[in-house]
Amino acid sequence: MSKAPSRIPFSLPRLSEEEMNRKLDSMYGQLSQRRTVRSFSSEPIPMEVLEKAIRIAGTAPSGAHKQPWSFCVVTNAELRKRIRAKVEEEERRSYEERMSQKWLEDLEPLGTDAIKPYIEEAPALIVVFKKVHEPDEVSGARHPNYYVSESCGIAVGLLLAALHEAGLATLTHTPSPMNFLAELLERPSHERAFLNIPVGWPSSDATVPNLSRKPLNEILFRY
Ligand code: IYR
Repeated sequence: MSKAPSRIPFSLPRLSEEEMNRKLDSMYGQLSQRRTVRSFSSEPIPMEVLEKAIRIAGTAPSGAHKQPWSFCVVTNAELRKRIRAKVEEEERRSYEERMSQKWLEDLEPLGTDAIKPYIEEAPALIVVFKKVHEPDEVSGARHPNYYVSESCGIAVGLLLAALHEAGLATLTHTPSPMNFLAELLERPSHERAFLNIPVGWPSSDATVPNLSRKPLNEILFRY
């Protein structure tokens, strides 16, 4: 049986071209300052700020509006210590055995290795899980979700922008494999770890690699 569509009116404010340009120049000025940071101050950050950033992430569009994401905020120091130990165990194997020579060369400018102090130093981790399906609460049957990675990717983009807007630094960390995160956080079996995002203020001695971004003419194609 199909659900009766319920619809509500929708409109957006019509901005002048000048206003559109002004707003987007300002947004670019702000977002182009975002950098992935690997050295954090351990000063705690307000939970309310994280909640508000996650509320923004939750506005993302998703396949069939299934909102197939969970955001787990980990501030507990003991848990972060356990996560770090597992992360480093997997990363050591990745750097020593799983990653190709070319991959290691490509990472050289970033200066990454298997040692991940930021998992413990950052005051919070936001571990994002994707819900590969939804269990039916009554029967336990599986209801499908759609475009789960795309949906979660968009939500994480909004999350990173929101945290940056609040002056907080982030790192999109993808240990591989990362199923240990679901185990350590005791997530239900229909959730798979998608990204681990340390969040905090950069440490006072933080540095980032001197990278540049592709100019518009390398990423925009007009037809
Ligand atoms: N997950 C590893 C390796 C790594 C892979 C890519 I692709 C990066 O852009 C950065 C790191 C690590 O976190 O070190």
